Amino acid sequence: GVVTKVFTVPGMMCNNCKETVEGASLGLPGVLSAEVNLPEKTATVSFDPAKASVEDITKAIERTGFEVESVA
Ligand code: 9UX
Repeated sequence: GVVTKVFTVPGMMCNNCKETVEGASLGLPGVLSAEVNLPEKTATVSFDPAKASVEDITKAIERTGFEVESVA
């Protein structure tokens, strides 16, 4: 199956931030899609839970310098 989670990343301000966070997520094995909504400060990520986890994705985003505030 595929899991979709919404990561709240308040520091995302511009299109470069969007590309960075989407790219960090999409770079992980098992991540199928990643879409940032800048006004909402969210990244919606779909992934195969056999290959990737919320923790993996959070760490990948945070390695780029952003803080993940919450995941729902
Ligand atoms: Mo533009 Mo996004 O400086 O941090 S890359 S706001």
